[in-house]
Amino acid sequence: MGKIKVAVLVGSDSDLAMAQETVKVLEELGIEHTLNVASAHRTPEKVKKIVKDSEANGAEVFIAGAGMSAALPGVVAAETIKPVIGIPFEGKAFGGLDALLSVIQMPPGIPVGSVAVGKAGALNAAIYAALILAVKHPEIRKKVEVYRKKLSASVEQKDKKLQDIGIKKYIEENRR
Ligand code: RP5
Repeated sequence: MGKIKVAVLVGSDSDLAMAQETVKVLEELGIEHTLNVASAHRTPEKVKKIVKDSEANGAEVFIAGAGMSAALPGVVAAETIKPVIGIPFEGKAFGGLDALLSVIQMPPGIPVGSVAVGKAGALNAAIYAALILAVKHPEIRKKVEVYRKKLSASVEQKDKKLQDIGIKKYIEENRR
């Protein structure tokens, strides 16, 4: 395994569709990373090993996503003193509130930084990891700046289109 900056873990293969949002952004920002499926409840020893191996491979930030009782981010945080970003995934009940509470309600001394539930959170976890890394790595800071500029440009473009064609046509076109 080559050197990495971010280790991403998810609790189940059923989380991979969401984890893809994280991976896409890490790739876009050129951040070396790994992605593993490892469960805090079903494979606790594997989680520990991944954290240790990832640290040995240079990981500076961990991203851990899980649904339901979502212990994974907290367990990763217990095994490392690197920052851990937790992504609460939506399960079949409670719209992800169960996972959100598990991720944010960490006991004093062992924090996990939680992002939003689901797809937006999965994307933001990668951005947030990049912001942490950008403090030390100027090349990542530059990539984040470019990302931000593209984001602003896309909003400007949307507003321009709205002014050009009006709300009715805009909504019709976006439906297709
Ligand atoms: C959690 O339980 C996983 O992160 C997943 O979101 C949820 C359900 O897991 P599966 O039964 O789909 O494997 O640990």
